[in-house]
Amino acid sequence: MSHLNKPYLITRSLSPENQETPIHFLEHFTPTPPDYFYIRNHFNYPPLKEDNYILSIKGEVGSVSTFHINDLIHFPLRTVKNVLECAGNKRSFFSPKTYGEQWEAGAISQGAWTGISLNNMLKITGIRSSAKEVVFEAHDNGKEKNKQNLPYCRSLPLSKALHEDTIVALFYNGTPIPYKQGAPLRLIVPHWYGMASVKWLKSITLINHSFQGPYQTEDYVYYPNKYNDENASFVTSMNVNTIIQKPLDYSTSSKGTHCISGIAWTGLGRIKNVYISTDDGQSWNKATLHQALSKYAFVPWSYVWEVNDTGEYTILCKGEDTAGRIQPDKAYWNRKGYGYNAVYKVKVKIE
Ligand SMILES: Nc1nc2c(c(=O)[nH]1)N[C@H]1C(S)=C(S)[C@@H](COP(=O)(O)O)O[C@H]1N2
Ligand SMILES: [Mo]
Repeated sequence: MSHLNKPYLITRSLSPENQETPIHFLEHFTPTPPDYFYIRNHFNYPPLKEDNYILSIKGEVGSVSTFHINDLIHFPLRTVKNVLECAGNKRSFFSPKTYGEQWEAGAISQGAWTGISLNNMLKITGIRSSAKEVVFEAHDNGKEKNKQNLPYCRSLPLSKALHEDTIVALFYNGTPIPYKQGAPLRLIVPHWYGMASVKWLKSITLINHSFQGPYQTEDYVYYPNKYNDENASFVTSMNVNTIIQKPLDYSTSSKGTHCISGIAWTGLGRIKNVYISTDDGQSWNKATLHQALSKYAFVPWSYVWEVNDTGEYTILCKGEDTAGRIQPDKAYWNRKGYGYNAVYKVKVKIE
């Protein structure tokens, strides 16, 4: 990417800081540069002293342990290259609209994170047979929920916590994690929506019950009804999803050959196909899929479009994953506006 014509983040709020990546203007054959990584915070940034940083692992473990950051770099390191998408990404496209940050399509990025499999750390502490979930507490806190000052805190079921690609990351793109991205230690949970990847990690606690924090049981829950909590379910892995990067919505162009391009991603299995329609859904064709950075990364795709007539065109795209999921015509509406993944649409005028 040329830094002469530099894109910018798209500001949604400043305190706490919430910004979208300029997703339509980035290449996706590399990890997102930190300056362009989307930013999603519940609170203001925590004050941290990086020297003397420790991480404790406690609760339902064989022995409570404290790891100094300088000890951690001697563990076997693992790199995970994955999409991180906020569960509220594309929220502004819901109809009827829902409350919350009105993200368009840029609450998403992909990184290359290097750290230690949590699994390896838990081999040292041991896991009691009573352990059911693993709770990750962060250094940032505030009064967003309830009356008390609460830290950002989330849990994972033991099975996901023990997956070898669930890592406590120390490095981003080969250098220490930048402060805004969660320095010095950040949990990375590939395939799950971003809320699981806890920044500024402070402690890890194994528990023998279901964690009840507000970011677990109030937020990041799909509520399909507007006025009651019936049929609620937890937000976990990402839905199959795509965007068209080129052409831009409501752009004008001329007759001839055009390259329609974009990215696809999923939180279950891999991307299998991307389908394009240039006639508002009457006919569909397969796009060409390009090499992704890894099995958890964006899949860039492209489609050559020959257009010989002037007029207005509606271009649609939808992804399909190996779990058998395909983007729906209409997204699953839920009160808090999570997981939007309806067929992506742009309109263009050929003059
Ligand atoms: N400590 C902490 N971790 C957090 C959050 C937070 O507010 N505090 N936000 C979560 C949410 S909702 C998302 S989408 C991602 C955003 O990560 P990013 O700011 O690096 O893009 O971090 C997650 N981890
Ligand atoms: Mo998020």
